[in-house]
Amino acid sequence: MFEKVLIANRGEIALRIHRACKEMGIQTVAVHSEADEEAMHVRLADESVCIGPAASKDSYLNIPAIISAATITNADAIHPGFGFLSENSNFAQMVEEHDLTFIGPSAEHIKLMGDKITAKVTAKELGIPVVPGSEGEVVDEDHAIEIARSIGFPVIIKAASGGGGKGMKIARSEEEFREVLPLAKTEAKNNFGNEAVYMEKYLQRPRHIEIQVIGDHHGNVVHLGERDCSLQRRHQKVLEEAPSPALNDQQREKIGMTAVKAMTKLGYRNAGTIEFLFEDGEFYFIEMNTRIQVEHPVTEEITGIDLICEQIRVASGAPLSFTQEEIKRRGHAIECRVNAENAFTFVPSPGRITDYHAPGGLSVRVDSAMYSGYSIPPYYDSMVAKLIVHGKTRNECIMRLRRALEEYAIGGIETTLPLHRAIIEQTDFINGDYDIHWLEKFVANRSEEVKKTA
Ligand code: MV4
Repeated sequence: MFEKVLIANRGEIALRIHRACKEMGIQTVAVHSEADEEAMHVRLADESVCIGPAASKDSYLNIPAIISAATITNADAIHPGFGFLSENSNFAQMVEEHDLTFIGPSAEHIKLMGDKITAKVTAKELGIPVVPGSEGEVVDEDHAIEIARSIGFPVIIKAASGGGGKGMKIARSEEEFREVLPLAKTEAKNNFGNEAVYMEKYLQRPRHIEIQVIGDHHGNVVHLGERDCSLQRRHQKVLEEAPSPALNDQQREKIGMTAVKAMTKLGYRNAGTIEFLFEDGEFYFIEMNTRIQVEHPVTEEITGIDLICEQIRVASGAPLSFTQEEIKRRGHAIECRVNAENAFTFVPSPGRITDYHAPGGLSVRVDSAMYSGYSIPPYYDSMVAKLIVHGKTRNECIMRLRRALEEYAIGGIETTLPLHRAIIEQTDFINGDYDIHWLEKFVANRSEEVKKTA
């Protein structure tokens, strides 16, 4: 096992990784920017190294500075968390070239899944259902239109190097397709330095359901069930839950085993998430994330498995500490992402936290690096806490979440807590009846009401 792990991240995930390390008897090294000297991940780590100025590109994305920090502190491994360098295959490769262990998948698998075209081709070859569309890159416009006619309009054009919704174009007819294809390519080239695009049938009202997998270095891969992440705004997830209210046990079992089979064939190692669109009872692969995700705690809460701990174990060469049969899913979990933003306008609200009271009690978990007196810097992502609640049933979970949201008090800044309090009162949410567009509509209607009463 590792003696010392460097955590190449900040905020709540840096703290989350620190906690897992401590429980495993591992020393931690925090890295931080000049703006993060007072950050909780720096305070709690055994050692810390300043790696550069506030801007991410000069600090948390500064590969030489991070590898130097690992070398001078004699760390054995680097955990990248999520965001920043977590899906940078060059970083994973450089970490390994410096005789350090990258706590994550191989650089090859990160690269393979980083290109959405190679990811989709690979998924299909591995027996994962994909959205009908172009076989790989759209090179010939007329050929693409032939395919679009056979699968039916509308279609969606996506950038190979995109992801997170950037650079997508919907075409509802042949004329529209001819019009937007060159735009899509130019945008892809300008945004990602790669003009390659692909085409898919556009699914009108799917849910976003993802499967958590983890593999070790001995050929074992398991799945830990799904998460429903349909409640999102502008491609930012807002609330996630497990299990999905839309799936039955048969569908759950089938997609889980498909994922396991595919990842076993691929030789996938460490944690990963396979993202699907789910519509009319069918799953369609869209992307794979080769990192631990923000919403991993909902899976931890229903399985009782510490995913970060398991990532560290398998990276050190140990076999997975459980088999597929030993994974028991219990009850229901919901995560609310709390952002330092106005709950109506979503305008960022960094600044000093003057008062802080986190909820507690049975089955209430808060993953956050906030504390009273802390100043949230304006340079980074606005997510400042995750409230994760578990219950025996979805109803118990929602009742407990309502109670926890009432208790949660954050003073001095604006947060999205009021948005969460409003979402969980909606009949559609209570009935589990929502798709990927539900929250956008809810937010739009809410803004209208505010304007009327103003
Ligand atoms: C789609 C789609 C409908 N049909 N693909 C958006 C982000 C990227 N990961 C994939 N995305 C979508 N791909 C087909 N063939 C609709 C979306 C989409 C979406 C997906 C998941 C969660 C939220 C979303 C919001 C808008 C569009």
